[in-house]
Amino acid sequence: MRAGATCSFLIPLLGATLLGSFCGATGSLEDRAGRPAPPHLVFIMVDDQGYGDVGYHGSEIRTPVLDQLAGEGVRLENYYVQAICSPSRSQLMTGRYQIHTGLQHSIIRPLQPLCLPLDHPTLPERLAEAGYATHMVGKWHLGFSRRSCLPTRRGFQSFLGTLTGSGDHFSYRSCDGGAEACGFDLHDGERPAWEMAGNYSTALYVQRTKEILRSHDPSKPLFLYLSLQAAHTPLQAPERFLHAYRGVENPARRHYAAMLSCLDQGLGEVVQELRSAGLYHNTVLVYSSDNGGQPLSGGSNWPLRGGKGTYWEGGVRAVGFVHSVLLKRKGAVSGALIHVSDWCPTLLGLAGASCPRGCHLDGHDVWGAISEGLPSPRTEILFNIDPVSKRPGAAGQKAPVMLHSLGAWDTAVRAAIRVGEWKLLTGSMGDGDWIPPRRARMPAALERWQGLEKRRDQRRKSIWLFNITSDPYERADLAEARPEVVMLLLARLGEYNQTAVEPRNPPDDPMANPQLHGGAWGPWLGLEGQGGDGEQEETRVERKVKHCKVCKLKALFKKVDSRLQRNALLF
Ligand SMILES: [Ca+2]
Repeated sequence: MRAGATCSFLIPLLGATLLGSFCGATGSLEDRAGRPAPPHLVFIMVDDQGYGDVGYHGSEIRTPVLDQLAGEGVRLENYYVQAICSPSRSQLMTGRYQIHTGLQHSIIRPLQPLCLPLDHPTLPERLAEAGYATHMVGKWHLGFSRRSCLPTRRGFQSFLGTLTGSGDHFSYRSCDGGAEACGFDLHDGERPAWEMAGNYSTALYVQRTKEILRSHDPSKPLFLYLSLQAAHTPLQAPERFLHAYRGVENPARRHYAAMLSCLDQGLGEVVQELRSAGLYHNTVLVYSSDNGGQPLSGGSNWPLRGGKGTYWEGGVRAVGFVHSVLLKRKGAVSGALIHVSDWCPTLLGLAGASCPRGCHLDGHDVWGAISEGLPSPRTEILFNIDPVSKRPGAAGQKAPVMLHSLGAWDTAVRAAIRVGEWKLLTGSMGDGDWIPPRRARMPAALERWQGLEKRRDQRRKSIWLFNITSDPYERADLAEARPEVVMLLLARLGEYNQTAVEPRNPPDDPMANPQLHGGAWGPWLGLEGQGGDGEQEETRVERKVKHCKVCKLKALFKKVDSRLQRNALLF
C-alpha cells in the first residue's frame, strides 16, 4: 500500500449537506429479527488541536469539513479531556480516571516498561465481545513493553500505526531521551511496516481507514478508532497545504495550520467512504482532540488560559463534537459537562454492551445529554491527583498544608478538580498565560512575549479557585474570597485520593532501545520464553535497571554495533 508522499486525497469536499438525504431520520436500523441494529462507531482522535484551532471557534485555520460535520451534529462546548496524550487515551480506552489505573504521572515514554494495565478491560475488548469488528489506525501511545500491551492484544483485530507518542510524519523515526534511543515506529499488526515509510501519516491513515470501510460487511457492527498524529510535532505538512497558508509568517503556525487542513480534507474522504460503503446512516462519529494546543508549536487555545500539559482550561477544554443521523437533535450546541472518560460507557451503551456486574467506571453514559439535550449525569470531573509531581519548594516558600473535613491536603501536590461550576487547582500548574494565535514572524525574544498576558504575582501560589461558568478564561482567582468552596473541593479531592492506586512510573529500561531489536520500536519484555508478566515483571525490570549498571554499557555497545547495520534503512 502506498498513499503517496503528499496528502493526495482524491475527493475534494463533501456535498452541500452531509445529513441531507437523512434529515429527519432519527431511529436506528433493525436487524433480521426486528431488533435495533447496533450502530457503527467511529472515534476520531486528533493530536494537540487547540481549542481555538477550528473554524467554528473563529480560527483562521480552514476546517470546512469539521465545521460542517459539527454544524450538522452536536457541538460539545463544555467538553474536557486530559492535559497530555497517554492520560486522555487511557481514559478513552478504560473509562477510568488515572488515579485508578496507576497512570497519574505524565505520559508513557517509549523506554519505560509500562503500559495500560492489563487488568482493566478496554473499550474494544468489550465491543468485540458484543460482536463488533474492531480496527485501529494511528497513534497508540499506551505502552508496548510486552506483546500483551499491543493494540492487537487489547481488543483490536487490526492495527496500522505508531506505538510511541510522536515520530516523523514521513520516515516514522521516533526518539526518546533526545537522540539517546531512536528507531522506526510504524506497525501493521505486530510487524514493522518498513515498506510504508515515506507516506505522510495523515494520508496513510486515511487510506487504510477507507480500505477498512470499503471491505466491511455493513451487517456487522464496526468500531473504528482513527487516531491521527496531526497536528503533533514534528510540524510537517504536504507542500500544497503549506502553500495555502503562505501568508502566515510564523513558520510553526503555518505548518500547524497546514496539518489541520490536510486532516480536515482527509476526514471528508472518510465520511464520503462511510456513505459509499453503506455505513453512514447507522454510524455515530465522535471527534475529539486529545489535549489542548501547544502555543510554542503553532497551536492556540485563545482565549482560554494556558495550554497543553497544564490543567488550565487551555490544556483540558477541547474541541469535540458528535455527528450522526441517529442523533435526536441536530445542529445543536451542547453545554453538558462531558469528559473523555465518558466515551467508554457511552459507546458501550450505544452498542448494547453495558458494564458487567461488579464493573465500576469513572465515566458516565452521556448519550441522552448529547442526543436529546437531557441533563448530563456528570456533575464533576477529577482531572488528576499526581503525587509524583510536587511543586518544588523554594527556600522559605513551602506550599501550605490545608486542613479540610476529611484530613489534610498538601497543596504542593499537583491536582485539579471541577465540581459544578467550580474548579480548584493545587500544586505546580505550569504556564498559565493567555496567548493569542501567533501568526506573525517576530524576533525570537519579542515573539515569545507578543500579545501575551502573564500573572507574575501568582508565581508562588499553590492553590487557585475559579468559577468556570462565569469566568471561563480563569481571570479571577477566588481562592481567598471563597474559602468555604476551597474546603469543599479539597475534601472532594481527599475522598478521591482514598481510592487512588500507587502511581506506576518505572525508570527507563535501556534494553528497550530499538537498536537492540532490529532498529524498530516494539515489545522487548517477555519474549522468547523469558516468562513473567504484569507488575512482577515491571518490578524485576526496575530492580535490574537500578542494580545492573553494566546493562547500559552493554546496550551502548550493542547499539553502536547494530546502528552500523541499520543506518542504511533509517536514513
Ligand atoms: Ca496530544
